[in-house]
Amino acid sequence: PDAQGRVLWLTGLSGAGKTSVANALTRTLAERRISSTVLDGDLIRARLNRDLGFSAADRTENIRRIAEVARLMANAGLVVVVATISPFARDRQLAKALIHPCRFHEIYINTPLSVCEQRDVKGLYARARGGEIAHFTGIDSPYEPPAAPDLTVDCGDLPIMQAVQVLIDFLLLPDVG
Ligand code: GGZ
Repeated sequence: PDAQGRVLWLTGLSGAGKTSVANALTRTLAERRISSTVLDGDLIRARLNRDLGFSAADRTENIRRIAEVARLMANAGLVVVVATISPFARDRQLAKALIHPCRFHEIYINTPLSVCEQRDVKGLYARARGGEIAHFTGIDSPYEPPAAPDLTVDCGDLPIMQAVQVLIDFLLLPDVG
């Protein structure tokens, strides 16, 4: 099956496991000689989108630019794994339309807020609770879960490599898209 040129759009809360799953997935695809790349929100914000913050308008622009880059890379034949919170359903819809409805796959990394907050790998939830970070997704900024995702991966209780296997199976399905 033709995995090339597909965009796996991972959406979910901060700390849900999007980055870990995306990076492990791209390594596994490389072993299978499938070229892929990761577009990670946190890293893109440090460079390409360093002018953007976390207002709703800036998040929309963040997603739009990432979708444009994903589109270019998918057109070049890569599997593109996007890892961004992308909290607004409307922004994800725009990304889908912009990339290509058949090549865009919305993957919900469904880790409960309680688990993300318990893990708090970067200490951001504690800072958000303490009022140090405003508009933090899940705390004082909304996350709209996908109403009809193409795939849901529950990273709350699934080890990373099992999540990767679920994504590989999805990507290599004969009739995906
Ligand atoms: C959400 C924030 C915020 C606020 C900083 N809200 O888990 P992380 O730390 O490493 O990755 C998160 C990243 C979010 O960037 P995205 O491009 O994925 O967001 S969006 O799709 O909503 O545009 C998080 C960190 O930045 N971070 N402040 N207020 N996440």
